[in-house]
Amino acid sequence: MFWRQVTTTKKTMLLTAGRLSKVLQLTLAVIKPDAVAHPVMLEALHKRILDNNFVIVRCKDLVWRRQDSERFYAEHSGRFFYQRLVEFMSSGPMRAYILAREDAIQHWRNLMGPTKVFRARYTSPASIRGQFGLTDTRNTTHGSDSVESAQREIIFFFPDFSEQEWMEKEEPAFRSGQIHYDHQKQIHTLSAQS
Ligand code: DAT
Ligand code: MG
Repeated sequence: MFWRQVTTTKKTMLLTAGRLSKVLQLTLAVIKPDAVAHPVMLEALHKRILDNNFVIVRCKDLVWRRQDSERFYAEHSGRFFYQRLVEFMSSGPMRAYILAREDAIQHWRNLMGPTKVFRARYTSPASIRGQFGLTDTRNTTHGSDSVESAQREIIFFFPDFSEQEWMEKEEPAFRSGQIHYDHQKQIHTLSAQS
């Protein structure tokens, strides 16, 4: 799928080029506290999302309590980095996104680069973690790694969001490009039908 952005005075319309046959996939992306702490970095990451043809379905800023962090990363409990990870993820504001795109999960993972920042810097210097990551723990972003984890993680961050309802009611319009980017809300919304 290819999006072409056309900026008008008030809003950015997204026009589609080529055939759009594949259903959009949703993923959860998080900008972690190390990056949210720096407004310039946060802005650059938001722009990176838009430049890579993701549709921003939802976006919210939040702070985790320690329990949220423990629950989200329960699969890693017992690993040597777990306490560090849990503490870091509840150390300050984060930004969570529901992103849509063809193969959104893999695209976002590719864009992030390898988990370990020191490896990312070496093997994928242009990736988000290669470019902005500080340490293996403070690695700038999170992304779901499978369809199942995307579903679980989207509910974790956005309990009021119904993926099934979005797929039925909004996905076809989003896929065909009947959307615009709302600069104030910083998300894409359906264009008013004429
Ligand atoms: P990813 O975030 O790429 O999906 P993961 O699920 O294996 O990676 O691990 C979750 C987070 O835990 C990761 O983003 C940072 C932290 N982490 C993983 N491996 C680590 C390590 N070897 N040292 C320090 N932190 C680590
Ligand atoms: Mg993971």
